Amino acid sequence: MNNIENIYSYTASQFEAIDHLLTMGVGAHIAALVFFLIVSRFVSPRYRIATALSCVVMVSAGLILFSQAQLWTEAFAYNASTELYELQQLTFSNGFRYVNWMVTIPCLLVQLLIVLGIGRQQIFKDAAKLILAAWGMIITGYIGQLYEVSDISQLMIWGAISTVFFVVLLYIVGMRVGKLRHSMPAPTNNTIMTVFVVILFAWTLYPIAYLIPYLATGAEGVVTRQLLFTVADVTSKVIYGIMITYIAVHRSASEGYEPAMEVIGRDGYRDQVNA
Ligand code: RET
Repeated sequence: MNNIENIYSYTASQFEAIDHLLTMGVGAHIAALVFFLIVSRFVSPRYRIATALSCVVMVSAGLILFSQAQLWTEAFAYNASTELYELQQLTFSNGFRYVNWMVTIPCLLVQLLIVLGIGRQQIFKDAAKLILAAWGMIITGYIGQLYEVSDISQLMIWGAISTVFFVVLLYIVGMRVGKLRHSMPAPTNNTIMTVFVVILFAWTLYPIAYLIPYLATGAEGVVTRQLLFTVADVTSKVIYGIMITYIAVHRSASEGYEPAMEVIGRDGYRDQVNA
């Protein structure tokens, strides 16, 4: 009973809205998986791990969303006399998401480091710092969300600790992007800034969703939370992944990788490579 989802009943449209949001999330991840599998051959071996990591994220997050959708429809049943969907034996939990982030966030961060063109030695150091900060953020956030029904002050305290890790993580990412974008070929030096803005926007939606029990009550709050999660998921993984692969293809082309040059329209890069 740790999540507020379990303490309300839902009208048919609220219940279906959440079911549709979760199912749409699954669809977006499967579609994107197919896309990443197809385009990975246009990415040179040097950057291909970045696109491969998008595939890992799509499978991992897609499966979690699928099980969230199942859980949602199994946990509630329609009661004809109240005309509401009411909780049955099972309880719904957002906790699975947090566990999933332990895997997906490191993948997302390493993808970024790869397309930034960071050298092999440095990548391990940066990744270690970022992953530790991310895990600190997730574990403390996971503990906090266990209190969202019973004790809002605990939710706030753990949320604040988690935010410290989040700020450290964003600071490290911001420093790397700010420094390395100058060494990236056009137009990827601009795309990488957009990627950073996408991170700032999409990742911030998760703490807002975390705060829903404090910010909003009732079934509407729950619908809002699942909407926030879906927008955040599609932006931070699918759209982000497409942008990362776009950068990877352009970098590959600028380094003379034929399949990438073909897919982009080789002329611009032919000049750069020959220069
Ligand atoms: C928590 C707890 C409250 C404070 C903060 C949080 C941040 C969560 C973030 C999640 C990002 C998730 C991603 C998932 C991709 O699969 C843990 C909600 C700051 C930033 C990008």
